Amino acid sequence: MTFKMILASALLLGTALPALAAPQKAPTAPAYDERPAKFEEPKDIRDFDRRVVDIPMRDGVKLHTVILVPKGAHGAAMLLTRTPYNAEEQTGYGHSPHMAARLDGYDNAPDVIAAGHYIRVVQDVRGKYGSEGAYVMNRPFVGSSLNPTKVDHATDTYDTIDWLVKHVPESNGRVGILGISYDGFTALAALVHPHPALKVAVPMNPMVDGWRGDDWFHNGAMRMLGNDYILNQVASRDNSIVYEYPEADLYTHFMRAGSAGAAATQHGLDQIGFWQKIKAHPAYDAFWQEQAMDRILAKEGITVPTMLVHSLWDQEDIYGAPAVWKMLKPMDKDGKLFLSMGPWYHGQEIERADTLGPVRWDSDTGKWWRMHVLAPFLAHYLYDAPMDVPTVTAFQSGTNDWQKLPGWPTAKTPTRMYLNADQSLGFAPQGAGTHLDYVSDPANPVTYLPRPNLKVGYDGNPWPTWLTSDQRTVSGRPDVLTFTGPVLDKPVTIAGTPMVHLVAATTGTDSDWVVKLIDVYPDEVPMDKAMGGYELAVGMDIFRGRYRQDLSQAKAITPGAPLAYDFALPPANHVFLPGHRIMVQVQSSWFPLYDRNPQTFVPSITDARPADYVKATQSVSVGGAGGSAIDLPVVN
Ligand code: PG9
Repeated sequence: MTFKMILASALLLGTALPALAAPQKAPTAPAYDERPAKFEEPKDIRDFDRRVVDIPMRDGVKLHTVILVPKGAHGAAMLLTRTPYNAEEQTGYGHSPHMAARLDGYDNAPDVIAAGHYIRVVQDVRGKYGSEGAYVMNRPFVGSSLNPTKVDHATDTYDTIDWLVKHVPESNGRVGILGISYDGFTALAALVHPHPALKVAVPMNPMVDGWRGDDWFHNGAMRMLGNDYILNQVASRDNSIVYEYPEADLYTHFMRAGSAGAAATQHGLDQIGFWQKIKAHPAYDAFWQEQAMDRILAKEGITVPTMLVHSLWDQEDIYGAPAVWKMLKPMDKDGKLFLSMGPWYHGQEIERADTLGPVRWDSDTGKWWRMHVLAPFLAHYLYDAPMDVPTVTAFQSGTNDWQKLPGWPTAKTPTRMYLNADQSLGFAPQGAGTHLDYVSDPANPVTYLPRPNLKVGYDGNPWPTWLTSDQRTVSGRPDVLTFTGPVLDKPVTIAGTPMVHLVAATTGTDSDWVVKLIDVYPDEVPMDKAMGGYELAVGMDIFRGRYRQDLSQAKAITPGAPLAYDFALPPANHVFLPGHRIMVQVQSSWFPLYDRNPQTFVPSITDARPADYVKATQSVSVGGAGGSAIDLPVVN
């Protein structure tokens, strides 16, 4: 009955109004909710104990950390990974109650971590997923002009390790850090003023230098296929904001947009701090130099035993690990730095790895490496187990054998291989100098893979294995210059970094140069039909011509002048077998992985306008002693 109804009936009946009670708060209805206030995870069915802690850092920010302790563990070492990719997910694969199955995914090697009875610790870096704080891509270090705060990945790792050794009673007080790619970068960052309990580090495929040859640029050419990653990673804490491609074929997407900058603007990237920095720093200026991990670590030296892990066909971070090795090994007087190089795509060392694309390695190289290198290396430094791991463990493609090496590179003096006027290759210069021409047309760029060009992905996507894709798909194009050596009657073994010495002119005022070193298989390969005549790249890269004289300063190219372009290809440890041929290809675009060079010198290629994109005639100097060549690291 409402108050109005009571009043009406009182007037009607002539009765006194009931005394009005003070307005009462409606009784709280029992919650219509079937969820428990806090779900107690079932402990008995698990072979591990799961602890989730928000560990306080020195600035008060708490970092979300998942710790899996094997049941019955005592005196166990801890293996830490620091990630922007969701610690809960990385420790919860399959939602299994078995620790090994739960670690069966990215960044974990369950056959090493769970089988080795390690305590597994995975932490969200600041600003991502469960962790508090601000997010900055590959957060630069305290003390550099790029970080105005007092915290970075080194301090966060230090504070985390300090907490772990005091709060995990089952541990033996020793910590190892490992991780792939971004998490390889955080593993490297742990080596800057390391905590004394950090006993070993395994940075796998680490991102080291985003400009020279890892995720964002290669020698100044922008890797546009990484721009969706930037949006996804930075726009939200939980990666819920996604770059929405309207087209399935990214060739169409980036051609329609015109420039990388135009595509980015359409998709909201201009709001992203890191994208603004990328746009502001197209050259290799202090912004990139100050955060290059090899340079940073060179100031520190290596005080913690470290195994750098490199994938020879790494489609994301092919520059990083070898660069750190090159910079730091000469300083490593007491033998703390180790190197592993396997025939893998980015991160494949923790997966099945008996093939890479169509190429067969005759054994599971990932498993071999984990069992013979990773497991004993960790056990040695975390449990004092004996080990027989050499300074360098390298897979030699061609022979498909693992090698135990005292150092790297094996080749000491390079052997020059010349590009000849008849489009052959040889170890002696041939004939008089001349040039071979092709027209590079930005309206019809050479693709890095045949179309449709899908977005970067790992589920049945061609991305992870693209570096092994058959180069026959482009070698017939008129804008791809192909040089082929004779059928080999004896093996040619290379072990080191091939160096490109391209001499070329362009009618444009800017230009890109892509050079590929290729192993051409015999016309037919018995028992491996797919490889008959296959053109397998053993090293390829791109160089943006405007940085020819100075990586930190763009300069227009003088049209028509034959100029030298010197740059390194990624390291190779390969045998060109008898019956095979060596091939070199030269081209001027690699779209849409790399943005198109407009071939007109403009201040910002990212924001080039449609009218800036022009055809150019490219003239590659060949023949004679001054012609184009590649210095091959031939092992004699
Ligand atoms: N290659 C990825 C990445 C590393 C660092 C920065 C941005 C991207 C990765 O796989 O983590």
